[in-house]
Amino acid sequence: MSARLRKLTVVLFGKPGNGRSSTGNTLLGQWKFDAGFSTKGVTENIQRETCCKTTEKYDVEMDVVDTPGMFDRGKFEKNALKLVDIEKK
Ligand SMILES: Nc1nc2c(ncn2[C@@H]2O[C@H](COP(=O)(O)OP(=O)(O)OP(=O)(O)O)[C@@H](O)[C@H]2O)c(=O)[nH]1
Ligand SMILES: [Mg+2]
Repeated sequence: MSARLRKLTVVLFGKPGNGRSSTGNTLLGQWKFDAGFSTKGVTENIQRETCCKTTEKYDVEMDVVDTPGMFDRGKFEKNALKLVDIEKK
C-alpha cells in the first residue's frame, strides 16, 4: 500500500427517505444508488460502491455503503447482519 493511500468506508444509515442514497451519490460523484421519493422506500438492499479521490494530502479509496431505511418493513435486523458479513470480507 502506498504511504499516501488512505482507505475509508462510509456506511449510510437513517430513516426511510431522509437522503441516504442522494448523499452516497454526492460522495461518489456518480449516480450509483437509486434515489427518489417513494412511500415504500426506494432502497431495498445493501449496496456497496467504491470510488477514488485525490485530495491535497492523500489518495483516498472510499467505499460507500447504502442501506434500506431503518425500521423499514422490519428488515433492519436482517440488513444489519448482512452488513456485519460484508465488513468481515
Ligand atoms: N431538499 C432536499 N432534498 C433531498 C436531499 N437529499 C435527498 N433529497 C430528496 O429526498 C428524496 C429521498 O432521497 P433519497 O436519497 O432517495 O433518500 P433515501 O434515504 O435513500 O430513501 P429510501 O431509500 O427510499 O429510504 C429524493 O426525492 C431526493 O431528491 C437534500 O439534501 N435536500
Ligand atoms: Mg435509498
